[in-house]
Amino acid sequence: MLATCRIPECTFAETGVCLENNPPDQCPNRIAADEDGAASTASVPPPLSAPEEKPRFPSSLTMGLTEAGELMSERYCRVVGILGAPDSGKTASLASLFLLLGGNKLSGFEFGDSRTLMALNEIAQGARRFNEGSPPEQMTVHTELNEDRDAGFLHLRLKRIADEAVFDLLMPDLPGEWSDTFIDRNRADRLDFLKSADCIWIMADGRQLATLDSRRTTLRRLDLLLGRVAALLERAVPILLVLTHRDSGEVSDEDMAALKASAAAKSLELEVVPISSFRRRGGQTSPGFGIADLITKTIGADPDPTVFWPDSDQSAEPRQMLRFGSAGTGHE
Ligand SMILES: Nc1nc2c(ncn2[C@@H]2O[C@H](COP(=O)(O)OP(=O)(O)OP(=O)(O)O)[C@@H](O)[C@H]2O)c(=O)[nH]1
Ligand SMILES: [Mg+2]
Repeated sequence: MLATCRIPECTFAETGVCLENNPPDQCPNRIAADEDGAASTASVPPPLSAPEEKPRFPSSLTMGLTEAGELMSERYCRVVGILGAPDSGKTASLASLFLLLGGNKLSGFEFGDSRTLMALNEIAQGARRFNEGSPPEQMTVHTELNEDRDAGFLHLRLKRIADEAVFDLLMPDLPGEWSDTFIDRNRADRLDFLKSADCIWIMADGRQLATLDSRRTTLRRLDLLLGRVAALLERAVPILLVLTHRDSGEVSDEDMAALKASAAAKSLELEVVPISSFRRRGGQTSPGFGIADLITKTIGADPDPTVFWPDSDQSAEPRQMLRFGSAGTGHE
């Protein structure tokens, strides 16, 4: 609206009627034509410039493939692939790892950093939802991801206390359905990142392997999963068979030997790691049992750094001299 009158309440611009009943061309309050432009700009404030975009957390809280790639270009990260049927204990193991680190109770390691603290916290909070002081039936929430979504990675930087070495882990919390469709329909498009994984955890509920009814089916599906993984991978990747619910009991050694033999026949190197992410009432092991072992095995033995031009070994020098001497005498 153009300001034509000095009285703010005047509606002459819309109605063409002067509130004070003055003839329009004689009204003392009328703003002259040359004044009009200045008055209108003065009354209409200039549009605000858009505020600068502030950095935000990614909406999913976890890291997408692009963000994970960016981090990997900055520093070496170990990518851990985590597979396993629904309810096998994948999310619980991550919650337990995070809770152990938070309480500085992960034997041999300390928390270094995390770029996905919010997501880890969310998982851990799910794990800590108690009903009036007693643990609920389901301690972690069933993982659900949008059909077309990429694996979202959780990031943890750990410091090994023994030598202060620092390790960055990228671990996706995938829904069990992704493993089911991988086994049943060989749906591997969402699991392509496994090809560049440094280690793969295959999770299984130890209780199902100890129960007569479910034992054979569980073993069969684990074997099928190993077959799918072997076909997908283009190079040797260490596989850890993580048996959860160790607090409820142990799994038969013969079954594990048979699975290992089957994996070896598929050129997979399989190691068994029993864990108990939590402890049921009256359980046999403490909460977090085996998690430190799982991390140690995931990080693996560091390969000896290749020495391009090794220093001569001082301690061996006298022997070299002896050899030199003995070479001359023919006693070597
Ligand atoms: N006592 C005990 N409970 C466990 C253990 N591992 C998992 N659970 C419980 O078992 C249930 C299922 O575990 P989750 O970690 O949610 O299973 P998941 O593999 O992530 O399942 P999806 O997300 O559905 O694929 C939860 O209630 C966990 O708290 C364990 O070692 N000991
Ligand atoms: Mg889950």
